Parts: sequence; C-alpha cells; structure tokens
Amino acid sequence: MHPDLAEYGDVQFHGDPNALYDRHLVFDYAIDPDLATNRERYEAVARSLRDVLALRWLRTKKTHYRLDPKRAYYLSMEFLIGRSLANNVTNLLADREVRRASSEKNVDWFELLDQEPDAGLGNGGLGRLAACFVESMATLEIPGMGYGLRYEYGIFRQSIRDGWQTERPDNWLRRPDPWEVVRLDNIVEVKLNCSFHIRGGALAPIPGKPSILLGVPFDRPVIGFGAKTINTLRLWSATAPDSFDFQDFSHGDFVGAVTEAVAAESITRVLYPDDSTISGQELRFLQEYFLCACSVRDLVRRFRVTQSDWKQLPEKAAIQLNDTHPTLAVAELMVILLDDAKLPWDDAWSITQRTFAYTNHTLLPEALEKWPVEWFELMIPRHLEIIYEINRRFLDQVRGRYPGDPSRVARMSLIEEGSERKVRMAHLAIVGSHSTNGVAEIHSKLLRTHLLADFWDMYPERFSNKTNGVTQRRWLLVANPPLANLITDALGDKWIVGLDDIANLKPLAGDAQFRASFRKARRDAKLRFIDWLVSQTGIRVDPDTIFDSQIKRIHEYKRQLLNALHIVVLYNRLLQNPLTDMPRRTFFFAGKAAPAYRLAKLIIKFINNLAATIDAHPVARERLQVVFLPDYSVSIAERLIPASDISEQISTAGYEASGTSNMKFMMNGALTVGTRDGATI
Ligand code: 26Q
Repeated sequence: MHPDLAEYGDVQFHGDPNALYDRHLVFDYAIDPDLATNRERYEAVARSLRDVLALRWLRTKKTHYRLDPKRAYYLSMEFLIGRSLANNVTNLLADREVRRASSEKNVDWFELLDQEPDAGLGNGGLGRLAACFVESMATLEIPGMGYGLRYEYGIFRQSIRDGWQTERPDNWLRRPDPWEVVRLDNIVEVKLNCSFHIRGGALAPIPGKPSILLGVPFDRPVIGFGAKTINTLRLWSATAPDSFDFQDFSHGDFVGAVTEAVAAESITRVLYPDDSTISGQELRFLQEYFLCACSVRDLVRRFRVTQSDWKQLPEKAAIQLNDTHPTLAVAELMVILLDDAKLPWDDAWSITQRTFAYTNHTLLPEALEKWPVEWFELMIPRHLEIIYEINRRFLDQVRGRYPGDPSRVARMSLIEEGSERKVRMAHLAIVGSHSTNGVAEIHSKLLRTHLLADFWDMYPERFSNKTNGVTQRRWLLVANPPLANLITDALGDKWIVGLDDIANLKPLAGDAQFRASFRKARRDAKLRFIDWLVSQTGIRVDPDTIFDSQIKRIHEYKRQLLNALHIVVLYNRLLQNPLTDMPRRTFFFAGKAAPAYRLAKLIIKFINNLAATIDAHPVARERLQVVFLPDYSVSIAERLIPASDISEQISTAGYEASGTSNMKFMMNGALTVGTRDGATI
C-alpha cells in the first residue's frame, strides 16, 4: 500500500460477510439470500459497497465545500465507463475482505462481476479518455467533476451474422443501476425557443412555441485509489416539467400533453454512434445544448453558494471541453453573465475566456462539427445573437492584425458562408477559451501547422500539447493480476499511483529469474483469457501461438484492412510452400463499425471470410488463426489486452490523434507494431 494511504486502512464490513451479501437482499428486495440469483447478489454487494463509500463521498463534498478550491469540470458527451464493481472494490482497498466474504458465502466472485452490464456511454477513445481522467483526478485528489449525459441506450451491441455486422440496442439500464443516485433537489431548467413532438417516429420541432426541459442529475461516485477522495460524475437525464402540460391537460388534450413528455425524454434516449460524417442530426445538436445548459447552470449555482463576485469564476472553475461537442457551453455562460448577472460585455467575455479550455481530438476536416445557423434560430436564438457579436468583435481583430487579407477573414470566421450558413464549433471553442490542446506531440504540431494554422499564427500562446494517458489502476492492477503482482513484488506498490516508478523495472531485464517470472505471469494472463474465450464463445485458441491484436473502431485510416491483407500474404506463402518457416500466430480483431459506414462494415465481413477460409485449409490452419471477437467493449479490452503479445497500431501516419489502447497494451507487456503516429511514437 502507498504510505500516504496506509492511515485509511481497508474498508470494513464489520467482519461480517452477511452484511456484504444478505442485508440488501433481505431489506431491499425481501429475498431469501439462499435463493437469490447472481444478478440479485451483484446488486446487493454493490449497494453494500455504496453504503461504505457514501460517508467518504460526503466527506469529500464537505471538504471541498469548506476549502472552496478551484474545481476542474470535464464536459463530455461521452463517458465510456465499462463496469464499476471490480474497480470500486480495488480503489476502496477492499479486495481482501470482499473475497474472503465471497468464499465464506460460497459465491463465485468472477461470476458476480460478470452480472454487471458495461456502461457503454461512449464510442471509443474519446469517451474512455474521459472515464480514465475522472478516475485519475480522484486518485490525485483533484477537486474534479465530470458532466455528461445519462443515455438510456449506450453504444449499440454488435452481433456477427454470416460474417456481417448487425446492430441491436443496448438497453443497459433495464435493471436498476446500484451505482447511481438521483438528485431531485438539483434539477435544472433548460429553456428553448421551440417545442417538440414526435412525428413519424422522429423528434420534430414546433417553431415559435417556447418550452422548458428539465435536466435530472444522476450522480455516480468516482473513487480515487485508497478512497481518500470520492468525486462525482454527474449525468443528466431529460424530462418535461411535471411530466405534462397542465394547460393542454385542462383543455382536454391529455394524450397530446403526455406525448410532449415522451418527446422531452427522447433527448437523452440514445448515444450517437460516431459516423464521422455530420448531417441531419438535429437531435444530436439538442443533446449537446442540453448537456451544456444543465452543466453550466449547475456549476454556476455551486459557485454562487460561496461567491458573490462573478470575476472570481475563473479562480474557482476550470471547464475543459472534450472536443467541440460541448462548445455551446461558451455561449451558455455568456448568456448567464450578460442576461442574468447583467455584466458588461467585456467583463463577461474575459471571465468566459479565462474559464474555458478546449481539447481537440481529430485532424480529419470532415469530422469537425459545424451546425446550421437555422437550428440556432429555431432552438436558441439568443445564443446565436451572442455568437454573432463574438464573431463581429473577433473578425475586427483579425482585420486589424492582417489588413487587406479578406480570404483569411473568411477562413477564420465563426460562420461558414454558403447556401446553408453554419457555425464552426472549433473556431468558437478556440476564440472562447484561453487554451487549445492536442492529445499527442505530433497531433498538436499538425494542429498548429495545418488544421488550425491561422489560429496559431494569431494566438500562439493559446496552443499546447497534453499527451493522453490511461489509468493503470483499471488497465494493469485490476485487468492483469498476475503481472501487477509481479511488479509489486519487485518494486513495491508506488507504481499504482505514480506510473513513473515502473522505470525501476529496467535493471531487472538482466535478471534471469525475473525474466522467467515475467514470462510465467504473461502466460498466466493468456490462460485466463483463453478460459474466458472458450466459456463465452466456444472458440479454442492455442496459448503457444503469438497473440496479435488489433482492437479499435473499424475505420479506413486505422487500417484493419492492411492487417488483414498481411494475413492473406502469410496464407499465400504457406500455400505456395507448406514448409515455410513461420511462427504460429493467432490474430484477434475486435471493433464496431458505425452503422452507416458501409466500407467499414465490408472490412468486418472480409475479416470473417478470411478467418473461415483459413480454418477450412488443412495447412494454413496449423500456423494461422483469425478471430473476430464480436461486440467489443471496455470489458473485452480488459480481458484481451493482458493476453496479447503484439499490439497493432498501424494508422495512416498523421491521422490517429493519439491512440490510448497503445498505452494499455504496452503497460501489459505487449510489443508494438506501429506507424509513427499519435502517442505510439
Ligand atoms: C460528432 C458529431 C455527431 C455525432 C458523433 C460525433 C463524434 C462522436 C465521437 C465524433 C467523434 C467521436 C470520437 C472521437 C474519438 O474517439 N477520437 C479519438 O480520441 C482519442 C482520445 O483523444 C484519441 O486517442 C484517438 O486517436 C481519437 O481517434
């Protein structure tokens, strides 16, 4: 245990395994503990843990209230959380006690862990980064909070039928989630200049009829390692005030009024799968505004509890924008400062710029968000008015700085002119903040010299790099016990909270005994994975082959196709000469294709056909095996990464902003095959 954490000791269940398992089964559900299902047991254990952590959660809140430090707010449309139970037990330092109680109760702990659905509230890297960051903020005892949306349906579930991807909805909240706490006393009102109804199964606006949405916060505890700090991830759920409109009700249109409530609730119904092309997504625009309005109003309310001087806001709050998705928060804060606080423009603008910072995650120009001016006019006209004024003042500065350069003015404008006028969200994020960062050195450099060159020229001091990271608690300590134990035996446990310490393994490369232990730990991890794979899928793979893995969203630039064609080459070599000297390999692929991305879906089909072709060939199947693991998720990554020998990071150079699975593979001892791109460099 880290010395600073020792004073807290283990979490106690008063030495009584019945307290862990039986109490909630009996008192919440009136179930005979002997007859409970594993799912019921999972819920009961999670609730018992919540009882234990509730006091510490409150203590963190009280401490932050008393000391009133500057808080970091991470605004993100995605938090790809995965499962929580194993990580929460570990971060509470309760592993030993929970396992002892489980074996006393004859409960298979791993089967229990499997009962929890993945909270798949994200598409991939950007969403998982947000989840890693909030955990790390808690571990580092930073007063930080995540703000996101409580999607009723997360990233779609993928099945493979006849080699093709098919999608199913992810109804992850079908059963009660023991980790969330609804905060009815912190509901936020969001005002819109239109109403909505459902027409033809889709949300359709009714212009000119202002309406109000309610944001209902659901809080999730974010437990730092050692549980000294428990921060909060606040996810908003949309509903209509009083569930229906009394006006309509009293006029007899009961069904019409209820339909409006259904329309309101559909706003946080489903996560948009990243289609990389942005068109016809009014609902996505509304989701983004809903997140921003709820979160900014909530944090401003918290600020006003202790502060009366608005100028103090940047000293008390840092708002980090996870890509441009939450950029409307800039306009929302301006609305509050101008219209509610009645501040003069210059004061409001200075406070806003000093409060916001923006992280860019992509270099693909087609992935940059631009929203039609028309949607602003329809839903949030006051915000549009303010964006126009921001733009007028900004372009005056551009003209002053670069006289006689109208094409530069057009390039930098917050508004893209054309048949449909659009707001360029990245430009608003850069102009409305004091900091713009990329997520790896090469990415930040390409931002400065290509995608955002005009802005770098004008505001060089605003640009910086913050290379991504991952939490070693989830991705090594919890995911790979054999390797984690080996490292702790060799170095002590400081690496758990300070990964730099891992450099002290270097001299052990010369230690034959350590190398043997390392190989054994790696093999144990492989065997763990193989057990799981057989039990879940029936697929048998050989631990004495090289496990070569490429797991990420399916995308042309990530080049799963290049990897597959390499396998075709190996196959052809074997067919030409069955005696070719070639190590035996098992290739794993996993990842989802956006439902509308036809080429990506075709690549999945190709990989599955390749797998079947090899399986059917008596010579090839002795040396090669290809496995496409369906329904890639955080939980599958946690299993496959520790078992992998080779990590495929082969994006077209200059396209992968950072990559983060590269880091997870590396800390688990895999070798990287990679292009010089992103953080892989
Ligand atoms: C935008 C508008 C409408 C609908 C969906 C979207 C959308 C959603 C998700 C656009 C992009 C994303 C996700 C992007 C993403 O995950 N990017 C990855 O971010 C990682 C964290 O910085 C990097 O490591 C990866 O390189 C980058 O691809």
